This record gives sequence, structure tokens and C-alpha cells, in this order.
Amino acid sequence: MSLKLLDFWGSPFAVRVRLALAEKGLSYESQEEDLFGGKSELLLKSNPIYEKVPVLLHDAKPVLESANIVYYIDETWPKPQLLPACSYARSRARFWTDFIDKNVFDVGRKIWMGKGAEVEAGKDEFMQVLKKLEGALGEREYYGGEEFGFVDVMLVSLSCWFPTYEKYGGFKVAEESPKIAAWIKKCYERETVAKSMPDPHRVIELVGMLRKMHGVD
Ligand code: GS8
Repeated sequence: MSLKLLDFWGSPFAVRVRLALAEKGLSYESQEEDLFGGKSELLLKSNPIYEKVPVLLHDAKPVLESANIVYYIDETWPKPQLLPACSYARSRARFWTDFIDKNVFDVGRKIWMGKGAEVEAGKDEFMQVLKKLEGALGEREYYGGEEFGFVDVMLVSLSCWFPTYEKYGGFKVAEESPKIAAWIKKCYERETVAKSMPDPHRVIELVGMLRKMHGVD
């Protein structure tokens, strides 16, 4: 059996896959993609629709889109299970995954890529998203309840870009949403999380470069 990940160190979506593979104790080959210089032929051939990472090649068959890849990993290697066993709880996990996919990264982008009023609007929107995510967590330790689970993987991976949002938005997640900040901290205590995440300072540098590339700075 072979597993190859078309990867990019700073991609929060690739983090999802690295983290899920780590949770399952699966070893794989990571192929780092040069997203700005030139993508590999393998990436273009494997994901011709979006030409994006992550792509997981399982015995050379491409599995696409980070959430879909994590569902696939969880179905193919069920232990330890990331999705809950009960179908209602699974439907909630899918709901929140969809919410996260529609709201977190793209709203964050308005903060780090926007100008003036757009940044302020993005920041307000992000605060509302955080409040909703805080409500979903409730008093539980993890989104999965007592165990770290699927929604935790989906969201904590994206949190590696939060320091960038804080820098350009001029706010602190810990002040706006202490519960989310505490949950992130707790997740980072897991070895699987810590080793799958990029260095947030490098992400800030990357975003600085993207802003120059797009003429924001
Ligand atoms: C998003 C992947 C993505 O944005 C998923 O897998 O969940 N919905 C997808 N990948 C980016 C890097 S992270 O921002 C990417 O590959 N960009 C390259 C490009 O747009 O050319």
C-alpha cells in the first residue's frame, strides 16, 4: 500500500490531511509543491479541476479536497475513528465541517488581503464566525466531545493562520473568543497536532510575500 501527499508546508488544508494521517499512525511520502513557481505534472494531472493541494494518492489513485480526503482516510482506516459512531452526531460533524469550509479561510483572507473598510468588514465577520464556533463547542472539551475528533481536525488545522489574521486585523482571538483560544491550546498539546502544523511566523512571512505579489503592500 502506498500513500503520497501532494503537500505545501503552509497550507492549512494540507495540515488537515497531515494531521488525519498522524492520528491514524499512517506513514506516507510528502511531495512539497511549489505553488508559486511551478506545480508538478503529478499535481496538474491528479487535480486538473482545481490544481490545488492537498491531494492524497492512495496506490496512485488521487483523492481530492481536504475534508473529502479526511472522510476517506477515516473510512479506509477506521481506527481510531474520527467521525462519531452515531449517524446524528455524524450529520452534525458534516454540518460544522461545511460551515468551517464556507466561513473561516475566505473570511480570514478578507482580513489579510483586504484594504481599509474591507479589513474592518472581514474582521467583524470573523468575530461572528468565532462566536458561532464557540457556541458549537459549548462546554465540551473538543468538538468531538471528550475525544479529539473530525471537526477538531477540520478547524484546528485552519487555526495556524489565526496569528496572521490577528496581525492584520489588530485583534487577539484569546480576547475575542477565550474558549476557542483555550481549545486551540489544548489541541496543540497533542503531538499529532503540534507536528502537523507550520510555524506561524513562517505563515506571517508567507502572507507578507502574497500581499506584495498581489500589490496590497
Ligand atoms: C482548498 C485547497 C487550497 O486552497 C481543500 O482542499 O479543502 N477547498 C480546498 N489549496 C491552496 C493552498 S492553501 O490556500 C492551493 O493549492 N492553491 C494553489 C492555487 O490556487 O493555485
